[in-house]
Amino acid sequence: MRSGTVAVIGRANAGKSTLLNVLVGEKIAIVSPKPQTTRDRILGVLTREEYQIAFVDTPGIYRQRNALTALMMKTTETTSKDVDALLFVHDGHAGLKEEDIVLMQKYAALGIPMLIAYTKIDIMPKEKIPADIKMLFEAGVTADIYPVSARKGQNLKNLERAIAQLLPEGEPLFPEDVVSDRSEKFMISELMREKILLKYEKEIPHGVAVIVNTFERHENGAYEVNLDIVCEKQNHKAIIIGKQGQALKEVASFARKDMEKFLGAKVFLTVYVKVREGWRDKGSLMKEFGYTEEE
Ligand SMILES: Nc1nc2c(ncn2[C@@H]2O[C@H](COP(=O)(O)OP(=O)(O)O)[C@@H](O)[C@H]2O)c(=O)[nH]1
Ligand SMILES: [Mg+2]
Repeated sequence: MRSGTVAVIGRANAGKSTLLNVLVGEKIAIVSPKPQTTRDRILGVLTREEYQIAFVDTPGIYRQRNALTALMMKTTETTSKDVDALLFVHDGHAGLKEEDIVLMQKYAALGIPMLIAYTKIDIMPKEKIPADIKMLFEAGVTADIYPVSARKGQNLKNLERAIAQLLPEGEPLFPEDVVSDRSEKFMISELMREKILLKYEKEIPHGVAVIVNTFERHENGAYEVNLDIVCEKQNHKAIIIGKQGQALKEVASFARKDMEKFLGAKVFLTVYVKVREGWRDKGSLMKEFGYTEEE
């Protein structure tokens, strides 16, 4: 049996979390069209008869703008050095730029086996793919490239098998029923954050943290969830709540439906909006909100 860890790396918005979710077969990482959606390192485990792949989703590659993005970048860097293989996700539809090639070379130089998933081929002209692959080859990128679509499920089986081939022989690292290392409570807070990312514009979602204060299952099977949406500014709070609370009502109801789907039970959700000025640059608040460096 082959078994090991694979860091999923690449630029913000490349499609890393989406690919991880489809490969693992369950939603374990939230997804949105905005960068900075993934803040933490999230583990997703795929167990088959002949192999076990433990994917580590990373926040991706960023320019550092505040303490939170700096921590996210650091998480990506340390994760990518401590794994058996790298899966570099490239958004084929966004085009291939010089900086992409530089990044691929940088990770390839770590000396860890690497594959490139060239994704989102469902929304780009097919003719562009061979041209890009040729360009990568000519630039000296030696990693195998798999054109895939996470959304349409194209070529994923081949990618999966190729990843497994990069892993060492050994016993599985996780029991076969483990899919993620994250708790239900973590996923609940992430689902709330995902809906905020989808609903609000610009800096608002990036400045939001979601704190779950109560996560309890009652005897009748229903869950009680109380959470705080913490934002950075008073005017953000007003926008999040909206006229007569309409915006907050919508986003909470949207989140509640997904939480119910995820937990397979009814959810009673209560949401408060709070302001903590500039929390993304305050170490103590970041820590309080669960964003800390790992040992
Ligand atoms: N059309 C298409 N869109 C995709 C695909 N994979 C991801 N996306 C979209 O790309 C955006 C960013 O995806 P996400 O997984 O959050 O990217 P990440 O930042 O790299 O984790 C989301 O809007 C996804 O729905 C794909 O294969 N095809
Ligand atoms: Mg992500």
